[in-house]
Amino acid sequence: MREVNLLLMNMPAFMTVEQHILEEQRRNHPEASGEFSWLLSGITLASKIVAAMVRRAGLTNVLGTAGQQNVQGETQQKLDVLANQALLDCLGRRGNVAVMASEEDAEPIVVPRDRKNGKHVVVFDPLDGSSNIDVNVSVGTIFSILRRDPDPTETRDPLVDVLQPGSKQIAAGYVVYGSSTMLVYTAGNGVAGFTLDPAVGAYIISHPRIRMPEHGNLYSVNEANADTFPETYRTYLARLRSGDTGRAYSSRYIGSLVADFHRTLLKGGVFLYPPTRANPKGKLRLLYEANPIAFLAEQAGGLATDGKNRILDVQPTSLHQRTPLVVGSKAEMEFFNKQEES
Ligand code: P6P
Repeated sequence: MREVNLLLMNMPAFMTVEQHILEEQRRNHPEASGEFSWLLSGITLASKIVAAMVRRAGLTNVLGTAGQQNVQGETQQKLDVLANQALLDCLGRRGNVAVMASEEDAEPIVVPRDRKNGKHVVVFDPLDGSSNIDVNVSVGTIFSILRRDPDPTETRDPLVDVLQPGSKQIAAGYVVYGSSTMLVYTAGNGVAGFTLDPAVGAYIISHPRIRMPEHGNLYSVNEANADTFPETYRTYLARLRSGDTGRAYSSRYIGSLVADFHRTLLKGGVFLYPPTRANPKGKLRLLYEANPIAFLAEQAGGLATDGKNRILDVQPTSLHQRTPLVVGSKAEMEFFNKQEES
């Protein structure tokens, strides 16, 4: 067959995320039936729907609040509700997702037809940082995919399928709706990034193998809460600022986890959401924020803890439980951990 020279068509020779997943599956799980790639296509489809809504938010009546609160007691933005519905619809039709859990829903959602044999659980934050949309700041979708033993008797509490430690994730990732829309994911064999080409409507590989730099020169934390951080965090930040690591640091904080982590992943450094007076157990949620972020960080050569324990080792006890999060480059994380141990 005559090779079509894409370069002549002024298109990069490209690999889509779907091709990448299939090749990953062939290479690392030859026994896989392609189910996983079919499942992930549900997430990429939903994210394209969300991207289209986010891109046109100022032109359509989707800005502002939905006039209700979510299970967290937080005011739901209209786009939170729409993004949640997109993920529930796209994943619910994939035929192999038996249980879904969302930041926006109090309890896990069981997909009745797949409950008996479905082998996957998907946990997600449909639109993290959504309060930033009205001021055009990057927001994101975060997802975590877990394996589930089939439940022929259909009697098991779906929460049992969801409350697994982060080390059990088979894949995780996020979509950042920023200056471009990027999907970043890992299936346990490194981290890859794909940029959505609106002209083609496909995620095309742009960051084949993302590695977090061994160290950075940025730290990212909401300094407004600094006076209520535990001593160990205040000391750590003071030592970063005073050059105790031998490096000078700048501070960057967007207030949207996906955007703050994406920068940390690519540029290195450290992101922290410590315990505060308002959130003594931390603000971020373990299952659908810290766990996927920690999986990506470790797969890219970084580290992630709750200030004391490896995030991926924490056994969840409730769906929406919160955790402190310290995530970043090896150098900054080891500096924190050494201080914590002293
Ligand atoms: P603060 C957004 O609401 C979010 O859940 C994360 O995306 C973000 O990292 C954090 O909260 C920001 O919280 O208290 O600094 O505004």
